[in-house]
Amino acid sequence: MRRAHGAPSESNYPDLSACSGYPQRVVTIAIVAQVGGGFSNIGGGTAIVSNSTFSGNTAPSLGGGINNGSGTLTLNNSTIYGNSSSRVGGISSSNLSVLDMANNIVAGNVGVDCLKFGPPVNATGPNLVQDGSCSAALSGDPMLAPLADNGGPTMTHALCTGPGEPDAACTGRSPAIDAVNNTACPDVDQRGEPRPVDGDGDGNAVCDIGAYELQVAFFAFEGFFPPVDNPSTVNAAKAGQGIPVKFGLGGDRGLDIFQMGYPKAVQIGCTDGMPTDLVEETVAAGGSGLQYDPATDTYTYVWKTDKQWAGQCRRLSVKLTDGSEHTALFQFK
Ligand SMILES: [Ca+2]
Ligand SMILES: [Ca+2]
Repeated sequence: MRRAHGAPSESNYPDLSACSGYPQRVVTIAIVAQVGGGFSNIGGGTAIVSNSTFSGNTAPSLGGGINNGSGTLTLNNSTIYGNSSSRVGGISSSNLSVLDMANNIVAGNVGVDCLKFGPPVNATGPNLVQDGSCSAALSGDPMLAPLADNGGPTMTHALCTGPGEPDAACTGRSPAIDAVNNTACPDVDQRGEPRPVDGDGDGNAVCDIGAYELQVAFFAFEGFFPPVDNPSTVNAAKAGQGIPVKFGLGGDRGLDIFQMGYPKAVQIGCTDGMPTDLVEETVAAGGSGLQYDPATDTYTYVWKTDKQWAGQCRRLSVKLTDGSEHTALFQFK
């Protein structure tokens, strides 16, 4: 394994030619070279690169991040971000080359993100390429945080989980998180953190695209407590009453547990014959917000309903800051 860090230098890219046949984990940052700023595979070499980050490298015309000359390059679970050249900022691969790609992020590069001359890219798994080049399965902004020490021996671009999280530069949630139904990835990420991790709380552990796998410590949601029943039961309630929505998260997680805009209620169609269950308890509605009772390990949120909802059905959605969403169904009288 070779790594190159730190100060820009001329033609100081890692030479992986002696390592053919083994997955290499490399990080190249801010390197300037004539061709292949971060990494160049030439002379008929075979290179396998996995769990690697190429960030901020520069070459004059081709392959600011990676140049694949006349060789065979297998590139998996890597992030090629923020590199530049006048023509192809991310990955350039010649007409004499073979380029196999799976689970890579290629984005934020100056010049096109990826260009394969001659035979097309062999996309052996989904790739997120911002400008849609190189047979991308996904395109658009991958929402990456700036290069930083996120644990492990080398720096990485973390996946943004929302505005300002985990970095102030983040503007939204990365589409690379549990991006596609894909479990084919190394069992660790670039940092050595386990893969795949369920990044969206839907119960399915799916690989994130790129070199970084989001690690999530999910709240241990224990379901809604009485008086609210969990789906598929439909709670019967009187429109206008305040409904105490109670639940547990396996301990005191603080009061900053709701995602912005939640809890919210969405009107849904009422179907004849749906099971109903009376909400047995009501409390005075109004502004009580969220409370946590350590004695019973219970969160309580008083949901103020509207009199005008009489005759309607609604689905209450509680989305938590771990990305998980929990719902309860109501029919109003
Ligand atoms: Ca994941
Ligand atoms: Ca998932």
